[in-house]
Amino acid sequence: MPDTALPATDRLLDALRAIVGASGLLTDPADTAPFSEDWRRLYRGRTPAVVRPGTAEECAAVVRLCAETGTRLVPQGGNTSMVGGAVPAEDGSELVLSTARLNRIRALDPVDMTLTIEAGVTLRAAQLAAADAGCLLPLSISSEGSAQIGGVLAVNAGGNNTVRYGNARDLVLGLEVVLPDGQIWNGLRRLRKDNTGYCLRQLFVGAEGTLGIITAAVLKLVPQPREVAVALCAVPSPEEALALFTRFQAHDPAAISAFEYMSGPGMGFVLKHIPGATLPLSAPAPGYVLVELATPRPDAGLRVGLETVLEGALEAGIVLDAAIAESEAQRAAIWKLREEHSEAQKREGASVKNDVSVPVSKVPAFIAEATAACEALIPGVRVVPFGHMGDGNIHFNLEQPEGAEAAWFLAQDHAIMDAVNEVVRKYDGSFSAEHGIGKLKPYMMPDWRGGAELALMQRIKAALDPLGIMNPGKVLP
Ligand code: 2HG
Ligand code: ZN
Repeated sequence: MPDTALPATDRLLDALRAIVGASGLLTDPADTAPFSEDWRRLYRGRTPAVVRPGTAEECAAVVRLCAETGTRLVPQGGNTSMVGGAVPAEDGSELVLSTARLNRIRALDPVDMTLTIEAGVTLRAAQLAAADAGCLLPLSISSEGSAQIGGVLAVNAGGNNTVRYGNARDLVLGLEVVLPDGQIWNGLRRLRKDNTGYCLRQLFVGAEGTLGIITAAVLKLVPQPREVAVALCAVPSPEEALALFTRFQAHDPAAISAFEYMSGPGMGFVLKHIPGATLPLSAPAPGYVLVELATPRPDAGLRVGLETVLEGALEAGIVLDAAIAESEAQRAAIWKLREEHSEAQKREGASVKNDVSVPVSKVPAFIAEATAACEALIPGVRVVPFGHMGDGNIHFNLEQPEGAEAAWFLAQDHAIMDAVNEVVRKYDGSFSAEHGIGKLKPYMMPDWRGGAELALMQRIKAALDPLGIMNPGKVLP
């Protein structure tokens, strides 16, 4: 592994230009700046160039050149990482390889129920393509308007529908990957059964670009729902939110497509900062649940089921108040209250994120104990947990105390994460549920995944990327 990266010489830049064309290479600092920092502006790197291949072959030629010259590169999709996973190093030694121009939908088969798609297509564009064919791509995340399929798969994104359909990993049938030596592995099979040795595609899903660059994928589709019902519920606490979840599960577990929890203060930030956001309930509450039911079956009577469960929960005091969406516009307005949580927290000030998971049954205890731990650590800190309660993934986010210095607060991120992770560990949870490891969490890997597991990961990395040129400094310590 070269221990010092080669600077990007004019010769290297000329050779890259020869591969991707003049418009495929950005070198002006004004053009490369947006690719050099993450959307929260927590990680600022520098890069001599952003390379934008238009085909998998161009991408392969770029990687081959990087392998020949020992040049390190950082694959980047929509740059929506929560953990700095797509930001180049500060020393300016790494190229950014943007997948944005790999943006073709190659095929959609409504009988096979598969979508073959390139890495740079945004998740929203992929969802719309599926919908046009009467299908559903059952993956939904807050950043879906900008997040690109390649990045979504590279981090094994989870999102709002994991409770029903699993994570990105569960939707991948095939992949096309540019390997660190510049070969293209064409594994774009669209088979439901294919037992042929090691499952290589799953190696690249979740590897965050450290083992290769995903250039295209075959994704599984499901039938489009014929009926969707959405409600926003006010709840007294996370305990009651969980009790509501078990009531929906008892009623019709197959109907739940999302079950999201939000804290009262977190919702307060959304109402304060997001233009047009209004609460469709009589009063603010200590917590909220967004529940979505969906079914492809005709005449499933979802709406009646939703009302039945909510009436019982209201009578039992589990739910304080509820609003059921009566139109597509109301459904979107309720979802917006949930989806804008990250943006609202960003506008409120500095925040420290903990993307963690525990068994679903332990979510209320986890929230209570992690809240107590953080409040003891930083008096005045504002605890704003929210997220995918139905699958046990809580974004246990902390907002700086009012009036505090952002830099002072952010300097305590490790202490905060350690305090939260202690509670996560108590409940056999994970320190990284859906956002990945990126640049933020490699230091946690020895503690959580040490021994044989981390050693195996390091051997895989060394075998596939012996020069260490693929997304250095991410995932592995
Ligand atoms: C979400 O669920 C995203 O909205 C972002 O995973 C979570 O901002 C966060 O911490
Ligand atoms: Zn999330």
